[in-house]
Amino acid sequence: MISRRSLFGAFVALSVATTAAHAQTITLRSADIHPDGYPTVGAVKYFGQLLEQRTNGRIKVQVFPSQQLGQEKDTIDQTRFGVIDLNRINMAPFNNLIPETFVPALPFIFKSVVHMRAVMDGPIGDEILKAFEPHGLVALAFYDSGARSFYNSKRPINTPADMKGLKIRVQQSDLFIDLVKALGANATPMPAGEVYSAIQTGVVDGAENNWPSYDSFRHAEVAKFYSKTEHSMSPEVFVMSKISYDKLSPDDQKLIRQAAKDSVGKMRELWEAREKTSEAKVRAAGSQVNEVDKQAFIDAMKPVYDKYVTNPKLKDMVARIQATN
Ligand code: GTR
Repeated sequence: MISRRSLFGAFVALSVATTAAHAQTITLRSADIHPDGYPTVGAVKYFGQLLEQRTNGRIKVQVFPSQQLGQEKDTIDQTRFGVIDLNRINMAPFNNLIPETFVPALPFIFKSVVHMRAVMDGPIGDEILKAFEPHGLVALAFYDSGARSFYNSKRPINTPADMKGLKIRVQQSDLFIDLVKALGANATPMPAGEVYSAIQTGVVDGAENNWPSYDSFRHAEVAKFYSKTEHSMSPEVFVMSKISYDKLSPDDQKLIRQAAKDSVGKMRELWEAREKTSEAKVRAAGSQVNEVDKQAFIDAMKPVYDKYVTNPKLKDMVARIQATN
């Protein structure tokens, strides 16, 4: 952590250069743990292209993929402190910091992708985006992340009983720890970058993720049993450091917000294509995929709602999501 900080001490976020051609060129640095070619990286690059076009090259975005700026939790702090300007990250690592963020990650809260998009594109999504601001972050847009399912190296999971005793890696979020515990498995929180070797060496038996991440992190090589629980649709979020944002003019802030909104459609296009190719790829490589008894999982997750959806504000939000078509 300390060495990473000092490494980034060399970086000055939101670099501003004055050139003959442009009054002031601003380069915004953006973090992603996924590699180049992954849909989230593609969407942020597209956002950068839009900004560059709309400002005649005055604002540029430089994406650092493949965990170059650190694991997700480290990059949250760096973004809040203005060391990183932009960050594409999953909602889960924000769960402990910002209670509103766990609502869309709740097990089975969404009936379908269409339902998830209707909620996240509407006023509830806006409320969740606004909840980042007191924490030094301007949340610009949500990106799709499909549905997360369990996979492991031991056996197919058909009912919650099959989860008993399995060691499952989860994201660094108490909600996900409790979600796995509710199924009788043992939860081990760890950053995404450590999961492949943790499964390979038997530190954990498996994890949970969507098709593109199961494929891209190469977890399919070490955990062949992919069971379609589809228990969480925890979306991705694209955030900006409030420190970096506040340095921009109101007009540039508007351009940033608009370009981020305009990148959502691109993300969805890239995502839908990648979900299909990743699923086909892991199946062809020998992953054993099965459907599960979904209702049994829905019933087993009830204690998670009882524990987390406690205050009136969150209860109301959950009720409004359930009432959205
Ligand atoms: C992926 C997500 C990443 C990260 C990862 C994980 O689906 O895109 O941001 O959260 O899951 O499980 O750590």
